[in-house]
Amino acid sequence: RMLLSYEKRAELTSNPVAKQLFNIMSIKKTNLCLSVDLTSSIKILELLEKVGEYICLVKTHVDIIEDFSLDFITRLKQLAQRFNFLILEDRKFADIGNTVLLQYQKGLYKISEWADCVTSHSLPGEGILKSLSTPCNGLENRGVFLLAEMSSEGNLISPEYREVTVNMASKYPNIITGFVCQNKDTFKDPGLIQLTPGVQLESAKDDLGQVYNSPDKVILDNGADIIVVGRGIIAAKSPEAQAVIYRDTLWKCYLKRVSGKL
Ligand code: UP6
Repeated sequence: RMLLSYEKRAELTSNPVAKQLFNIMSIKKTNLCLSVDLTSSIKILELLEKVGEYICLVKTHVDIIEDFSLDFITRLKQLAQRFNFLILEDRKFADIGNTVLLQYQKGLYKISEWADCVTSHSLPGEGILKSLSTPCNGLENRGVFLLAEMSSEGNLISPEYREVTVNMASKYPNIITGFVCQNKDTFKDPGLIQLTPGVQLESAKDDLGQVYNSPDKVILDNGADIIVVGRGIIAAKSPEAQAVIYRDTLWKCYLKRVSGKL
């Protein structure tokens, strides 16, 4: 998995969203996912106008937006189409299957209608994947990133939890896009994507338990395929200039990895 190009891996996947992501990364030459953790929908849209061309994926937390509207979603989707990136709603589902199905399809946000992919915990057991793979009125191609590890200090995920999470996912190849995780040996399947948050160039941690690693470490040592950057970009003086720096740095690390000269 570490040495294969995204292009090759696009052919090895069973999930349509993973295939799209591998292809977008190869075409746009970016493995940067921007985490737009802002509470104003206007600010999110303004930011994406500026950085859309540098990212393969945008990660949202829709429940932090104070002026959420379906018009925001329409505009977000337009930007996704214009700049060719996908949308990941980082909902981190963690309830029984029936509740998750309601949270996924109903309420204010109707996530299933616009998110190409979502994140989910494996904690409640397989029912959560059954519900997220239920056919619904939303998008035809949908995916799930399952949390197999977390970036935060003192999190309760054990090696055993990680292993059973990966085994659980193997029963749902059509819906699983990949894992949110921190280590290259979490899974082997080259058709799945390692989505790794906790990356920043400037600092090593925040005051609330987040731990940051460098692009080199997460891509060359730890196997990250798509790298999530939030405050490293959105809190910068010029998010646009910073997005270019992250895009270039992360892509260089990927090229170094697939060249085999580690
Ligand atoms: N995130 C993590 N660690 C995880 C899983 N998810 O940080 O293990 C998410 C957070 C946040 C983003 O919910 O939206 O990734 C990281 O943001 P930051 O770069 O500003 O720390």
